[in-house]
Amino acid sequence: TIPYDVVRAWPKVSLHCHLLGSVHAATVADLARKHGETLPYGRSAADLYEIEAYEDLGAFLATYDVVGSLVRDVEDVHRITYESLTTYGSEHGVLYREIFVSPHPVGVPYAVLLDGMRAAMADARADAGIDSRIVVALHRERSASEAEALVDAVVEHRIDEVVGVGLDYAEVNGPPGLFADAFVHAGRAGLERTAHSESGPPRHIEVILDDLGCSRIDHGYHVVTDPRIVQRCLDEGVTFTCTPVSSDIGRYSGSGDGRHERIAAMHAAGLRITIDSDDPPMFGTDPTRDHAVISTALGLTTTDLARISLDAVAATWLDETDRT
Ligand code: ES4
Ligand code: ZN
Repeated sequence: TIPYDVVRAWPKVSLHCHLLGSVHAATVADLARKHGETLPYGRSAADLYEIEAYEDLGAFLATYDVVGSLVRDVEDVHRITYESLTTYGSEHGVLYREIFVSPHPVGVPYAVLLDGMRAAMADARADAGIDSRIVVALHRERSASEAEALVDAVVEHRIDEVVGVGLDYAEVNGPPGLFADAFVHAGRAGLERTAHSESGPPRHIEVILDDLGCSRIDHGYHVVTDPRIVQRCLDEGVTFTCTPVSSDIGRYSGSGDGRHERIAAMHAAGLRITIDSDDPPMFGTDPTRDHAVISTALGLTTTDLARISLDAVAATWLDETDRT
């Protein structure tokens, strides 16, 4: 096994970490105090992220929504973005991150969210050397017209930091095909695209590639049950952003076998995979731990890990010239 300090220092690229899922519990408690609110279900900072309380994806996302609702001004946005980029980024060797942000549950307008994130990203880059971009996630449990309205806002407030759009929240309540128009619109505006597919059938992967025009897939573990789609993804060089610890905990992922067999099968088939933490404090993980867990489970050598890291670099949405 690769020593933990080697894994920690390993230069990383982070392509699957949610801003609202990477807020320290203590920071959530501070925000609640600041805005005169209490944490839900009688919880405190100490038990806000009790994994046992995530009975299903809906229960997990309810906590995620609470975090979003407590972000109410530009300073809050700056604080959570800066803390996320340092604590779950630069401190774990992350050199570059594409931050998923879910604007729908956040208590500030999209333009304010962008201002706070952009300032914090510049500060984290100056202070800690981590470079970052933004991927705006459309909420699949809301309507297709809300998704289109958000794409309109992304286009209207276009800044260089925003490189693409994604699709998050519960797949069972929002199959990807519903969002084809929003994704096509985003594509026409020059935005890159990715979508979560963690619990859905392999057919969703085809819809995500064909109708949503995505170049990456978040999770996508069920691809391994369909050899034809595996072959297609090999041919097209599709990258799957895997999150070993979060997917192992989430009973809803269909991957909670403790052995990461689907990720192992994807890697063995030669598919491009990347490793990340999804919602680090909420799942008790961080980028080092995810890399260490998958290295141990799959028996990876440093050569294997280097392959994965290079695939992550290739899958970023940076311009060729920025990819140094
Ligand atoms: C999410 Cl579907 C899903 N899984 C984990 N974290 C999330 N944040 C938003 N949607
Ligand atoms: Zn995710």
